[in-house]
Amino acid sequence: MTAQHTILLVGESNVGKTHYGAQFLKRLMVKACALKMSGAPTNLEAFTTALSCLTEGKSTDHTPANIYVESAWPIADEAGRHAELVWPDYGGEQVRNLVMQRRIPAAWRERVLEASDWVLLIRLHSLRSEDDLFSRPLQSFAATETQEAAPAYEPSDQARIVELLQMLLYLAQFHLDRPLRKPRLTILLSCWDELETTELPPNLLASRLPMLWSFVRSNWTCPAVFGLSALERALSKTEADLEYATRGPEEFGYIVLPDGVKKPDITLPIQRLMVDGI
Ligand SMILES: Nc1nc2c(ncn2[C@@H]2O[C@H](COP(=O)(O)OP(=O)(O)OP(=O)(O)O)[C@@H](O)[C@H]2O)c(=O)[nH]1
Ligand SMILES: [Mg+2]
Repeated sequence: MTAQHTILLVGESNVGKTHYGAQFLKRLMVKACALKMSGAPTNLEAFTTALSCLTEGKSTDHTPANIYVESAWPIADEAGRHAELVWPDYGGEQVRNLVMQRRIPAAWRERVLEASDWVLLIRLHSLRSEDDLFSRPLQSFAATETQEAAPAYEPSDQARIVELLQMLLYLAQFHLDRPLRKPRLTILLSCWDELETTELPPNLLASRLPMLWSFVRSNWTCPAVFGLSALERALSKTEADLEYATRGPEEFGYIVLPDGVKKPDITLPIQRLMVDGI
């Protein structure tokens, strides 16, 4: 029997969803990783432009806000387990709108209910770091209070991500009296190369987004945190990276496992989800 793995891939705009999808697909095709393509994939349109840009050593465009497409990839792992991986690509504004408008479109409701695993992409480099009592002297807070027009309230970046997870959990109607085992939660800290850090991914998340980390740890039994660099380095949309073009995009990109080990196999976080079935 072939298991169906529908991934709820959650990430705001510009976190790297499309490039990860394209690099993942390429890895499946060249069959050098823990997961391999074992049949004919369908609905590849979402990734064809990205794939051809990467082959030339260029990066691809932002996905239009109204697009949502799913590709189906028949995959097998080294132990012979088969699954169909349903991998989405969409404009990341949709995710931000879920939180900002506090409304979940019916299509997103279904996706949440159907998903066997949740994968959350976070690009730490583009999140704002918060000012708090530890990073700013108290006087500066006092000064803002006396200002006449208070700036419009906007939740912090990490509050917005917590809010998003709360909404998804509510929608799926899970009982949160005990930490969840299913759906499993995988957090990918994307564009890891930009961070230039030697910290372990879970420790970095805990230190940069402590409120989110504490929320995640109290609601899931074993959340996994990986570093992901789908491209390994920044690419331009217009100027080709010659090394990329010569060696092929599948030679670039890596994963940092929760224990800090770096591997070129970017399929590993998903392969792990196949191990103990659904
Ligand atoms: N340095 C670096 N840049 C990356 C990496 N992955 C993606 N990028 C860049 O990050 C930007 C956003 O990547 P996308 O894959 O388009 O992001 P997205 O989540 O699909 O964004 P939307 O389509 O707007 O939802 C692009 O300019 C990529 O070139 C990476 O691993 N390292
Ligand atoms: Mg995209």
